[in-house]
Amino acid sequence: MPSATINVMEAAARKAARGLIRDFGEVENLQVSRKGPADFVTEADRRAERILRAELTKARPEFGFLMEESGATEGEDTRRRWIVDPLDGTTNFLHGIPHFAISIGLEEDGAMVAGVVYEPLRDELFWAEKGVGCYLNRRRLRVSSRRRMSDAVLATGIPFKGRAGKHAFLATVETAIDNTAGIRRLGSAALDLAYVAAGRYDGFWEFGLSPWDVAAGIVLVREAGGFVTDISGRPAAIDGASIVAANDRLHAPVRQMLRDGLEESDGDNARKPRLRETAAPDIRAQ
Ligand code: 2AM
Ligand code: CA
Repeated sequence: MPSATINVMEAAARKAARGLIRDFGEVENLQVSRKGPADFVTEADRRAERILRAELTKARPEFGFLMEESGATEGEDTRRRWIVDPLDGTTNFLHGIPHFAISIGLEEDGAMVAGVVYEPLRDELFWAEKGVGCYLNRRRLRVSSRRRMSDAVLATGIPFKGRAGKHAFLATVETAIDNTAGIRRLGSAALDLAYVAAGRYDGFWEFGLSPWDVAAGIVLVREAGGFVTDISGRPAAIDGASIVAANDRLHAPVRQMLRDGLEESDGDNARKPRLRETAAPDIRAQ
């Protein structure tokens, strides 16, 4: 049975999700309008955040907040705060791609102790509480049992315009291409972590995420028996520069593989031309 805390998080997520589902339905209509859906989506995002804040405050008036849109608010209870992303996967939402989620984490004394990631379109509620386990709706979750890197499917996030870390990312993706069964980029870090917890992905890595992207997902992976660290192997922090999550067997090898990729390319400007050299014959051969 989910605890009272999880019930509060679930109820808030479901309430905010109703608005998001409605707004997502509108996005398609707006694609063709001259103004486009960007402002509309920003408003949908803010509306969801307002609902989440109101619901969580109603249930736990003394807790603080760290929210994507409105930032940090200290609560009367300085030991506990909600870390909330009202719409993770904003780019997908904006483009009418049906893959986004609401993410709510609970931090206690600086440690993540509960997480809910709700994917409204499939009605998938991923939730976990420290010491209790990780669930998808009512079903207990466990990370995958794959042990061979060559069988592993890893998720990642690709940096985009205006975001740093392109070269580090390319170095890691190159080694992942050489060693794994496949790489996915679905565009919601919160769901990527939930999918690692569910055993759909064998692992996930990304650079430069924000606390609200990962706060809930970190609890999900740990409670499903997986490991989450930064690329150096330190326990994952919500404000870490990198995150590597994987099942218990593959975490160390995945992390090592990514590190090796980074070290091989370390500050090596020669890698750019090298990539071009290998790309050209491949393209011609097709
Ligand atoms: P968002 O949809 O809430 O913006 C995709 O790689 C992941 O990166 C998503 O979880 C996305 O969250 C997040 N993201 C997008 N822009 C970001 C930024 N500037 N800094 C940190 N994370 C970002
Ligand atoms: Ca996000």
